[in-house]
Order: sequence, then C-alpha cells, then structure tokens
Amino acid sequence: MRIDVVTLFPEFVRQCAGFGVIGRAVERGLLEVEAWNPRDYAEGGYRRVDDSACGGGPGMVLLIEPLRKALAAARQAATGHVGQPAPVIFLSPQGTRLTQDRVRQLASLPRMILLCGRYEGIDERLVQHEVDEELSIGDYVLSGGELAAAVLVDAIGRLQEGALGDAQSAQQDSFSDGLLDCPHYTRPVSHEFGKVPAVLLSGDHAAIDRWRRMQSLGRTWLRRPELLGNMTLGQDDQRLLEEFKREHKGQAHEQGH
Ligand code: 9D3
Repeated sequence: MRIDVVTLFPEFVRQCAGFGVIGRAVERGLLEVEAWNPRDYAEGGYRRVDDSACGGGPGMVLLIEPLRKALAAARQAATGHVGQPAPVIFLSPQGTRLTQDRVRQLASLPRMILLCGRYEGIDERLVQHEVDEELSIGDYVLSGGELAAAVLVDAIGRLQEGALGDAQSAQQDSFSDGLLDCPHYTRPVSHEFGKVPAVLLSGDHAAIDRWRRMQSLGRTWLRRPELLGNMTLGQDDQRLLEEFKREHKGQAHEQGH
C-alpha cells in the first residue's frame, strides 16, 4: 500500500510513519508513505498558500492552485506504482466519521492520497473537483488535518499483511468483533495494588477464554452500551453477559444501569 499525503507539514507526517509497528511496516516495504508540500507548488517569492476568506471574517483559506498542483504531483509520482487511480481523501471536521469498518476497506486498496487542511479550511471548489471522500476522526477540534492523516496511516498501516507479529494478528481476529478488550495482567501475581484474578493462573484455557469473553462483554455493556445495541449476541454471549451483570450489580448501578 502506498499513501501520499498533501500537507503543509510534510516532516510531521514522515516522522509519524517512522515508529513502532508502522515504522517496521515501512522498513519491510509493506507500506510506503510520501508527503507533498503545497508550498513547493506556490507562486511568487512569498510562496503564498492561503488568502483571506471571501465574504470576510477571521482566518485564512488555502488556495486552490498550490493544493491542486501538489495533488497532481502526488498522483503522477505514484502512477508507475499501481495502475488504478488513487482516491483523494480529505481529512476534515465535516467528513463522515472514521470507523474500523472503513479502515478495513481502505486498507485493502493499493494506494490513496490524503489531503490535509489548515487554518479555516480549503477552497470548497477544490473539494468539489478533486476530493473523492471526506473523513473526520471524531467530534473534537484539531488545528489541522495532519494528526487525522497520521491516525489513518497508523490504522491502515497496521492492517497490512505482515505488519503485526503472528501473536498480534491472531489476537486481532478475536477482538475485531466490535467489543471492548478484556483487562490484562502480568507479573507479579500479587502486588500492593492487588492480585491477578485467580482464573488467569488456573491453567484452564477454556475457563480463561470464557472469563475474557465475559469481561469484554461486560465492559462493553458498562462503558459503550451503544456498541452492543448494534449487534446480536449468541446464546453463550448472552449468558456470559447475564453472569457479568449479576456479579457487578453495584458497579452497574453507579454507572446508571
Ligand atoms: C476554528 C475553526 N473552526 C470553526 C468552528 C473550523 C475548523 C477548521 C479547521 C475546525 C477544525 C479545523 C481543523 N481540523 C481538521 O482539519 C480535521 C479534523 C478535526 O478538527 N476534528 C476531527 N477530525 C478532523 S479531520 C481534519
């Protein structure tokens, strides 16, 4: 997968792709991240990329032409790479909310171009003519699209075949089912802060799997009940959740259940 990012802060995006799982995916050639700066395509000695908003008001708007030329350069640089035209995804607070489902779909594409805005935004005519999809990463205000692009690169990059270790990939399968993760513990089994739940030390793998599933269901019910509303639980899951509810009456009460 190749991701080209059009951004006024190319170094930020390059740096973000250099660490941990994503850094290793890049080293292994599973993921390629390139950044394109609209300022390099801007005219005149000042290399202006923005201007005041038509209609007045505070804040600046990114000009069409530098962005258009940077997009064209990004498109062209990757054409030899894979045949299909790359979709242009604009990161913006007005976009559709990013979900893991969308991340999975995007992760299967050979390439894409991410467009980052700054200041008040970009000229709407560029959005209409050059953008295929508009994505937001959540309902809070960032100062630009770069962190959102980095979020997308991370979420997509880790899903590239071979990016995660075998253990992590296997775990991925059991937890990409729309539930929150269960709690995790490591040594020491007894600590000033408490003991590790006995079942995890029992060696009974079926009991451990059941306990973990129950914790996943229970925490999802406590913390993100809307996630359970969107799925139908099998009979085993329903029983495990009922058991969790019985054991957590007090806690559930405090949280309004
Ligand atoms: C102060 C400016 N805001 C007026 C109410 C509008 C605004 C413009 C530009 C708000 C944020 C931004 C910059 N944000 C992004 O580029 C962005 C973003 C976000 O802020 N939240 C969640 N997802 C995204 S994706 C891109």
